Amino acid sequence: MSRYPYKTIEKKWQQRWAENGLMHTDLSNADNKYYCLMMFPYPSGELHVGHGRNYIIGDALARLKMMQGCRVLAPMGWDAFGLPAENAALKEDIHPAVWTRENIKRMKEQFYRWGVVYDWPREIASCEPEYYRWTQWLFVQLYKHGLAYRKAASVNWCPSCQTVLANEQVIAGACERCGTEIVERFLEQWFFKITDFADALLDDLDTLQWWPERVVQMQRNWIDRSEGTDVDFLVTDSDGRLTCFTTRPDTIFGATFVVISPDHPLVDGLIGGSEREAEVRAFIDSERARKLSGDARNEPGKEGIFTGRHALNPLNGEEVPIYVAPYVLTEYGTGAIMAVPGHDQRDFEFAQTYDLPISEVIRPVTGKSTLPQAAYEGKGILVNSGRYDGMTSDEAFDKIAAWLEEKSLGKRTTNYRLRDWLVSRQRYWGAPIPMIHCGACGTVPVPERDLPVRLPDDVEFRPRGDGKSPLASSAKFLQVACPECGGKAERDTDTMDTFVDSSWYYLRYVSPNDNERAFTADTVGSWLPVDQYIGGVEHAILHLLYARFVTKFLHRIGMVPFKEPFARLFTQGMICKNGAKMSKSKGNVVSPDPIIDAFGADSMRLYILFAGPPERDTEWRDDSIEGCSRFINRVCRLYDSRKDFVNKSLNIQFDPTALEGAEKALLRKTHWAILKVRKDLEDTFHFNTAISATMELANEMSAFDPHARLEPGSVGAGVYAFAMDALVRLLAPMTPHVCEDLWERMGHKESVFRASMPQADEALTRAETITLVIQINSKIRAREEIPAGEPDEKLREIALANPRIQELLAGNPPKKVLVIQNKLVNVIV
Ligand code: ANZ
Ligand code: ZN
Repeated sequence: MSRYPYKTIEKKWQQRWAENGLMHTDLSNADNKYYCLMMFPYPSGELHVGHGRNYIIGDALARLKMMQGCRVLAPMGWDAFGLPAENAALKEDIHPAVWTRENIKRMKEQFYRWGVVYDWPREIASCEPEYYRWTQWLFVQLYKHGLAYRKAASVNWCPSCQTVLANEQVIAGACERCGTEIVERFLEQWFFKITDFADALLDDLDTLQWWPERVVQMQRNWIDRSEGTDVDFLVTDSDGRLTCFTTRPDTIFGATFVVISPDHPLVDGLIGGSEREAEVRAFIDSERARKLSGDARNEPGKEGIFTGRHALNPLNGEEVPIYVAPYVLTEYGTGAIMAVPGHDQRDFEFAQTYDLPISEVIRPVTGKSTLPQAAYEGKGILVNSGRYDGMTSDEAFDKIAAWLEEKSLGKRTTNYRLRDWLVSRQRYWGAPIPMIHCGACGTVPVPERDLPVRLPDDVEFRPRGDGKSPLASSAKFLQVACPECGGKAERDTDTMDTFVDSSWYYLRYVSPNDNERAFTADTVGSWLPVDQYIGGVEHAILHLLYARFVTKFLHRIGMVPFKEPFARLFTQGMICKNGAKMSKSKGNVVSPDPIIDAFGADSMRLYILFAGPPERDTEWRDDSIEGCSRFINRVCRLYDSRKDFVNKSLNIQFDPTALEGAEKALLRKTHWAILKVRKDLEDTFHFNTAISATMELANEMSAFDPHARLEPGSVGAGVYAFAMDALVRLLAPMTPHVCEDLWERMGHKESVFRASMPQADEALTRAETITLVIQINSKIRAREEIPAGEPDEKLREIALANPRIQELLAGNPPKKVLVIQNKLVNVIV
């Protein structure tokens, strides 16, 4: 089989696009703007085909939008600070900056070879002072608005590596690198007060209709708002009170004991001087040791100990014992709970172990209670609850909360699982925290005119071993005059979490060279929010939450006119090899280079876009790439074999309604394909089915019987040329090099990406299409527009490939598939 000369073609167009600045966009006009953003990568070195999916989808989308008449902004940059650079640098003995810049260079070359084109003059790298100057500026703004503060917090410390580790580097309580059990250390840390925005972050999720439901749900769970009440239990024989947070005040008559966390500040007061003091203290100490020893970190034990003290249940006046147990977390609610063993399973198990009374106070409205085998955790009707008997849980919640408030024994409260964001890192390769500690003035921000605080490149960047940042070793860095009193002061030596760098980068792209401010507000106002954000679902929580937080902050201080940074989000599925996520550490990566050498970048792109619905995981198959390559060769032949007359026939006018036979069929197929591609790519980016449609069109073109009619200038030639023109434009976003080349050979001077997508004449397709109704178990689940007259086998295939049906089947094979010709498919499961 003869192959089209992809090597020369690809090289030629990559060069041409770079020279002509295909994706370089003037932002002075924002009419019809389309900001297409791919999550900027960590410059880890080589990209494999798994990474390719993200960038190739994004590139195809940007090209498509251009052809749909949008002004497209498609920038790219580098999330370039972080631990891997430091680790690699330690191993290979080169400076992290050098390592990072080399990787950036290599990855840019890869993008270039894939035909993935960006607005490179807008490139940013978070490790460059021109960028991190503004990350530091953001820190100072947060500080000035009371949203950055310092407090002592525990960090993960590896006694063997003598360094602080990020949470992600702690695997089952041990150091990722040396396997030593990590311990907890208390250090002064900087935090951002993201909890101030908890409600806004939660409530505005409702406005994100174009985000995957899964991601919205993950954010919701992460913030996790609970409405409840604080209830005071008065400690007997003292004037102290224990405040407990509960989401179920309706169960309060069933509270038969109280439990506080081992770190609760009142523990000392409760047990001090009592006969049980030594025993309780021993328990608390052993708990603490266990917590530090790794294993128990995530799963606190179920043990507990009686303190010897009691408290009064405020509703029924009964005396209940106070226990200490680690299943009550220090950091959540008030660190103390009223235990209701009848209706909370953890309390139930605890009561069984320590032989504490279990009483039923909620009875289900319908169905049976799980008591006495297990706690009944649902809502219901109150029993054994005095004058609240007979009320529903919701009614009783309100009445009891009101009563507690009236008696000053409690109040309604809201709790969140979301914690403030710990941003200090005791590591070298990050943006220095722009704060100064002065003996006389306290903590003082670096004045904005003195930013950036440069990361010194002549310090020993190895961790020091004492929990301090390597920056503390540089006297030149450390010593500074206090900006307020001019006296001797010291710089903060920590660097920022790299998630701070990526929390605002999408704003910087619109004015990457602005030396006066972090971003040009006007341009940001007209070009943002980002229209389409594309990235991996692994960022569903942290990165997206932090970016939303920073946007909300900037909105609050009047710097951006929008509350949400990303209007639409698309999370692509992973490419797997042998069932596992492709990754260097698993040794199952497929390198794109040999594939490009053997088949060309367009074939690789087509393969990646064709490999199943883009939101779902898919398995890499070496053999399918050949099919993709064959298809492209076929498209070339469709042109080459008839090029003499295609070029001469492109502008032939004909009356579409007067066509018959093969000509009529080809014209219909062309319009059908145009319509199908547009619909498949709108909203859902189903490149796979769009490509199928172009394949069908190509089939029809091959079968088009030319003989008699294919005189240059004839109607038949005109129809064929029209189909060829459409095929090239439809495929251009997916396989840009070969299409750009065909386009040029068809006589066009301007890039195909400056041309428009072909328009379908719906009337012409309608006659030849039917609406296929697809049912599951005789219930209508989907409809699909398809060409009329397809055989049953094809209808069956179409029905099973329908995305909605696939979603509902969730991988379950159908029992039977009934087909009613030209109308309906019923999938029986
Ligand atoms: C009494 C009760 C009765 C509760 C009942 C539940 C069911 P969410 O929804 O996650 O906010 N709780 C409160 N603070 C706690 C802490 N620091 N550590 C562990 N558990 C804590 O959970 C709130 C519920 O979790 C609270 O409501 C409390 O138990 C427990 F039938 O109070 B509940
Ligand atoms: Zn001072």
